[in-house]
Amino acid sequence: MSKNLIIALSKGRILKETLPLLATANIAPLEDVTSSRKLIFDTTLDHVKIIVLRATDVPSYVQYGGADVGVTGKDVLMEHGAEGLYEPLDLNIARCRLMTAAKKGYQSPAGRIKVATKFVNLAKAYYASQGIQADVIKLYGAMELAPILGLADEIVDIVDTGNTLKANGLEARDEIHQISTRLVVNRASMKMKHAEIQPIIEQLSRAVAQS
Ligand code: PRT
Ligand code: MG
Repeated sequence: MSKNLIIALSKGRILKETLPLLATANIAPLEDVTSSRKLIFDTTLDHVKIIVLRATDVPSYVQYGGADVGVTGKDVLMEHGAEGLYEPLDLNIARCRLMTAAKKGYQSPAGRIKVATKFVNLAKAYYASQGIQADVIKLYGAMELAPILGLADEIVDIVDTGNTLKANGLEARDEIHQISTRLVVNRASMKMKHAEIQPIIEQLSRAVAQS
C-alpha cells in the first residue's frame, strides 16, 4: 500500500509548465485544474492528490506538512526563508531574474533611497549588501507604478523579457538573483514517505534533463 501524498502546485504561470513534467511521472489531475473551482484534485495515481495554491503559500504548506511536496519559484522560496524544506530539484521552468529597476535615466539619491517591492526581505538583504540604506515599501502588485508616481526611487521585481519595465518607462539596473522553479519536499515526508517521493524526484529529474 502506498502512503498518501499531497503535491502543492503554484497557480499562475508556473502551473502550465509544471503539469507536463508531472505527467512524465504518471501524475495527471483527473480534471482541468485551471478551470475548476476545486482546490484539491484526485490524480491518475490513487494515492496522490494535487492542491493548487498561490505560489507564495506553497512554502508554508510544505513546511508545516499540509502538503508533502511543492512546486514554486526560487524567488518565493528565498523571500519566505523556506526553513525545514528540502529542495532536491531545479525544474528549470519559468526562468527569470530578480532585479532592481528605476525610471529610465533616473539617478537615485546618494543617501537613503525608497524601494517598492513585494520581495521585502530580499530587497532589504540586497541593499544592505551594497551598503545602501533603503526604506522598503511593501506592495502586492503593479510595482512599476511606484517610481512613476514618486512612491519609490527604485523597485525590486521579477524581469523576464523586460517588456513590462519598458512599457512603463523604466529600466532594469542590477541583477539580484537568477530565478527558476524548484521542487520542495517536507523534511518529515522525505523520511516517512521516501518510497513514494523518491521515484517522483527521479522521474522529474529525467524529464528536466531531457527538456
Ligand atoms: O498573481 P501573483 O501576485 O501571485 O503573482 P504573479 O502574477 O506576479 O506571478 P505568477 O503567479 O503568474 O507566477 C509567479 C512565479 O513565476 C514567480 O514567483 C516567478 O518564479 C515566475 N516568473 C517567471 C515570473 C515571471 N517569469 C514574470 N515575468 N513571475 C512574474 N513575472 C512578471 C513580473 O512580476 C512582471 O510584472 O511579469 C512581468 C515581467 O515580465 P517581462 O517579460 O515583461 O519582463
Ligand atoms: Mg498572477
